[in-house]
Amino acid sequence: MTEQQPFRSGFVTLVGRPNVGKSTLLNKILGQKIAITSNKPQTTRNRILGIHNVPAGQILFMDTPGIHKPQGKLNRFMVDQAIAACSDIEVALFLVEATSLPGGGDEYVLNILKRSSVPVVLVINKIDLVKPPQLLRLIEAFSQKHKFHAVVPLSAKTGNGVELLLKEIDPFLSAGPRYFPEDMITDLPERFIVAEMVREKIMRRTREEIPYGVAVQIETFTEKPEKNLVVIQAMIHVERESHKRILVGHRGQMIRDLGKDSRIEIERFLGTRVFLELFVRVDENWSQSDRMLRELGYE
Ligand SMILES: Nc1nc2c(ncn2[C@@H]2O[C@H](COP(=O)(O)OP(=O)(O)OP(=O)(O)O)[C@@H](O)[C@H]2O)c(=O)[nH]1
Ligand SMILES: [Mg+2]
Repeated sequence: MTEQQPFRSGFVTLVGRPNVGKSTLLNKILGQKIAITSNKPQTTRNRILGIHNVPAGQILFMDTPGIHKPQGKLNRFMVDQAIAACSDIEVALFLVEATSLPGGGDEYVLNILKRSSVPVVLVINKIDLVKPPQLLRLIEAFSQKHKFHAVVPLSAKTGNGVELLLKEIDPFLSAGPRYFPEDMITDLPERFIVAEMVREKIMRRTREEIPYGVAVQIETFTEKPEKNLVVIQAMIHVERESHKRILVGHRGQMIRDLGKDSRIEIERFLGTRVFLELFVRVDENWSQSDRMLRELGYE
């Protein structure tokens, strides 16, 4: 009989300033989209757990909201979530962009990591956008800021370098339990991910302050297995009447487009047909109301 290796597991947090590609990287590692992404900063609002099974064991990745100087209660919640995910972990992946030299935003994140005194792997993302000399300059500039356990340049978009990153993480896993069953990819409820998918479509199709004043709540989620169908009604909360007009659009065109984009993605995620109805409601300044924040799951 061959000797059995012990099962190994560990928690790994993805952290960085907004828009550096944390959620894109999580999805790439998992090979499935569970975290929403967009080209606008502050897309992620909650901690998103991704469960990655490897032959040696299980890695629990935590995607976090981009760390920034928060203004307002929603943003405070977001940053608190990210900071809380930086302790009691095996290793932090500090994500930065290959396209910009270290700036104030990166320093701010790095100081938080230094305070929590966890080992840090520097992940330089978006290398598909730069040439090697630029990358070398960046590695040198960041290496002066902290004693990183390792530096891994990669592209979350193409996947180039992701295997190397997993190799760097491996030594941080230690004998431990399988925290979740092998067929689970996240601990988040399907309803949460469905609401996020609707919010992503809104983030991608709207501009200025609108995406930041949107919250999505699933009102009904009815499975009809005999018809291979799920019927979903979702409420989109906005902060102003003018935002509602834009989201509904001329003769309802915008809300129809949002509904179609969302439905296609939700069908792929749930693996069933979906009937999706979207509603828009104005809740003036919901993002400043403790009650509304609690109701929408931001507490
Ligand atoms: N070219 C390129 N773009 C990337 C790469 N990774 C992410 N992006 C893009 O960068 C933008 C931000 O990606 P996200 O994954 O949403 O970034 P994030 O760090 O999760 O952002 P927040 O949730 O706002 O903190 C999106 O437009 C992505 O498509 C990459 O490797 N190469
Ligand atoms: Mg994100």
